[in-house]
Amino acid sequence: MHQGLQDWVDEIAKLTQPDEIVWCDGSEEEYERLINEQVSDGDLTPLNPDSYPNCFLARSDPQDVARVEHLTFICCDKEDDAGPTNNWMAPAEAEARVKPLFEGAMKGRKMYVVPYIMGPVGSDLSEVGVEITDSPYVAINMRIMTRMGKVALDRLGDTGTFVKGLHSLGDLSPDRRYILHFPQRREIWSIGSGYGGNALLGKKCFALRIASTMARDEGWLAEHMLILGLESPTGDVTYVAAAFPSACGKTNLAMVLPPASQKGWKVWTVGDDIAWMRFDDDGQLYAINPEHGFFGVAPGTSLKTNPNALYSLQGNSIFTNVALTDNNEPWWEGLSDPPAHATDWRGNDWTPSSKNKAAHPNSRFTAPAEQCPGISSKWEDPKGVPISAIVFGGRRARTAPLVYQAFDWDHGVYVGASVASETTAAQQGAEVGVIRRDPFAMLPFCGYNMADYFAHWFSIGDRKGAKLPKIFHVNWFRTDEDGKFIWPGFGENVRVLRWIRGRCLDEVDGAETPIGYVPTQEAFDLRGIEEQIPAEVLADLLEINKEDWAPELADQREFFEKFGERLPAEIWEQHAALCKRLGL
Ligand code: O2Y
Ligand code: MN
Repeated sequence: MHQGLQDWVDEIAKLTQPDEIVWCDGSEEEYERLINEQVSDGDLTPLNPDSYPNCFLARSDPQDVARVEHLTFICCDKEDDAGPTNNWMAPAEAEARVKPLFEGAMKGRKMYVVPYIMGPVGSDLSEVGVEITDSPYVAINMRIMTRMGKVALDRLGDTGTFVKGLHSLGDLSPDRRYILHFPQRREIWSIGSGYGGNALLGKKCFALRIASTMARDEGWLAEHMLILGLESPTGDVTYVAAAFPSACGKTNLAMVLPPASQKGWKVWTVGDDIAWMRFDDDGQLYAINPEHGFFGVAPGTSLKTNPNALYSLQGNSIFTNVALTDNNEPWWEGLSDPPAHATDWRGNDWTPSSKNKAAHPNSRFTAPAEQCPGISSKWEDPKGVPISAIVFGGRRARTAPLVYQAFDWDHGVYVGASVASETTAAQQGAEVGVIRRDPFAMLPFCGYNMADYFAHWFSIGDRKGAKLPKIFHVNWFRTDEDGKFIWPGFGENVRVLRWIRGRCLDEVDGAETPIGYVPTQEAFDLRGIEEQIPAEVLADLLEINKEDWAPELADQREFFEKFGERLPAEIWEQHAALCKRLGL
């Protein structure tokens, strides 16, 4: 037994006073028992055993349906170390203001001790965490999303290090909801929410906010990136890591199915949300997916948009805040034609004429990654997969072309730092079409000052002997004068991945433009979509307009100025160089 873990569990039990302590072993029997208890308590509804075997529906508190960025804090000693894009709370203030909320918080409840590994068992790139929670829903979700239980205790041994995560539902009041991160002591406290990223502490809290600080200190990268492998008809596989702000189709790209026109090409999913990447002794960058499941947004997921996601969730999955059909199947907007009657995510009767949505827009499925038909044979490889390309993206009606390649590493870091995306109607509380800057898609997830994060990325470029991946930017969302998307997207995005692969292998041409290299007409395969995308439309998709870039560069300047003196000089050098190349 690990004395440090035992001592911490004792300390937390004393603080929170649970009725019982349950050490989770991760076994099938335990999972079944936790499910059955929640079914008996009415907290889980079994779904149709014929069409959704071993699947369950959970409904969260209606006021607890998404991550809460305004209640998420980095608790380091100096405010400047959290930076201007994070909320900061002094550790002493956390002790005084938040710790008391945990006092007696688990009275009348069970306390689950959930040991877990982020990353494949046996990988040097993996890390151990332990979450203490009073939510059995969290425990069962953690079993899908991580390697949970005995396997983690075995890895921890008597003396291993682990990230501490303390979670309590508290009274679920948004007024007493806090998600705190202590990067220096690698600890997380979460109270007042039972939902997703706020409560499944292995995901955003550990694998991104805490891990990003570990990565900075130890010379690796913890990123909000999908990982995929593009296999050519001759069988070679090129691995790509890609970062997109929310509502850009990240999970769809991670699981994309090449259309019939892309005969012989395959895409393999390694991960859909998070990548941990490290250079090996030969200077090759390797990536693992620290997660073990998908926590995907349900609305909009369909056989048309993402068949592999649908196949992944057909069994052994948990659905949160989706609607329930009269046939006991989950349903959400975009899945299929609306049922004549359903029970909505709050448990109320729903018909297509109801004014409210049937499923909450942020409703989720938690599904085992191994159930994805396109899961890569290497997704659990302890070494990870070798990364050839890093891709950034955003939703931009204008400005960014369909795809471009950065000139070199430093330019690529600047491209990542200047990622921005336009809000959609599906995003709550946002005016549609507003540009939000989201560097590296990490703005809500970086555990330290983002100026230092940019510096960390630049420093990677100085690494001796590093075989640096090539860096790209994509934009599937360019629109015409009528506001219609020009590029068909979805499976056709494989054509863009093919150009990226070709550039990594030095097999295809790029034309130099002020912002980077774009595909030449000859280097981009339009066979099968020539009617929809004739050569002149491809030219439009790749066009760089000075009039669009002038306000873009001004917006970037305003954003970067927030970081003051701490911003690496390279960002301003790259900004100035781009202005010059554009003649602005
Ligand atoms: O709303 C939540 O609590 C979950 S947020 C989330 C979940 C899965 C993958 N990505 C995200 C995200 O916000 O990036
Ligand atoms: Mn995400």
